[in-house]
Amino acid sequence: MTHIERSKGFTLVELMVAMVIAGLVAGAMFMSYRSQQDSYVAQQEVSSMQQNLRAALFFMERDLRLAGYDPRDSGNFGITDVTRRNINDAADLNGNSCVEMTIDRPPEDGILGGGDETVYYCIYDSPVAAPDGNLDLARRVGPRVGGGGRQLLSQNIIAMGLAYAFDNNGDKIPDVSAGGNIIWAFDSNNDNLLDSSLDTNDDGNIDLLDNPAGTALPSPVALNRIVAVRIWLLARSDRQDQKHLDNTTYVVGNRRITPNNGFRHRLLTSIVRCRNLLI
Ligand SMILES: [Ca+2]
Ligand SMILES: [Ca+2]
Ligand SMILES: [Ca+2]
Ligand SMILES: [Ca+2]
Repeated sequence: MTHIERSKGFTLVELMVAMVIAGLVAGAMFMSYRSQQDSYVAQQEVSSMQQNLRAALFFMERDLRLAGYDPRDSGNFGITDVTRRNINDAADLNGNSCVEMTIDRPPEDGILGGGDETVYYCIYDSPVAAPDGNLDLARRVGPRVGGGGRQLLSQNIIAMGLAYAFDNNGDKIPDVSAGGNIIWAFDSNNDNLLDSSLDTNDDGNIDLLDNPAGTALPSPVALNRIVAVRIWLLARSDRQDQKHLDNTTYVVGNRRITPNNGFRHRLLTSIVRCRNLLI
């Protein structure tokens, strides 16, 4: 008889057990949702960084391939400025690599025009009128003085490194080191002449094993000997992730950058052969 009455409802203990189980399930679901949401946000950040890098590289490669285009053989076109500059576009040994090049565009008169025949890339902080502390990549068309201003090309590109292969002995082949590796040179003292190699241990790689000060070349090399450009672009995510710490040291040309913060970073490198320079 008594067992019939018992089946009519739940006891307090049963209810409490059920509630605890339901709570655990809900908690697990929430945690799983949170972790999926976090990884979704991280993926979004990474893919947006990669888009910024790809866009930047697309334009840089296109312009550098045309650098020095000079169908009339006037000798008036080439890579014209490799000095490092700060975000205000002033010469600065601690700044980023920058590059200015000239191209003889139609009507291809052999004369450097004031318009779109000069192209320049540098790191700055857009918008210039109200910098937000997130560095960006700028492209400027026209000469530095009296030309167009720096235009935003790609957001959240925080560092750019550039190095140059050259043919100084005129054999139409990029000059190599004692170890037989192509010499990737930079301008260590901002006099607009290449003077040092980045691969200081001459193993064919430019990485943390090399001395960022570079190894001096036997003699400085003029920019009209350049045949190829090596590019490093370091992108940063838009937002910091509190659970993330990026303490990687990135090699960006002659600079070593260790963020030590919650932003995510991606480093992209590329080599562009300048079709119109020497070889
Ligand atoms: Ca022209
Ligand atoms: Ca900015
Ligand atoms: Ca120099
Ligand atoms: Ca090396």
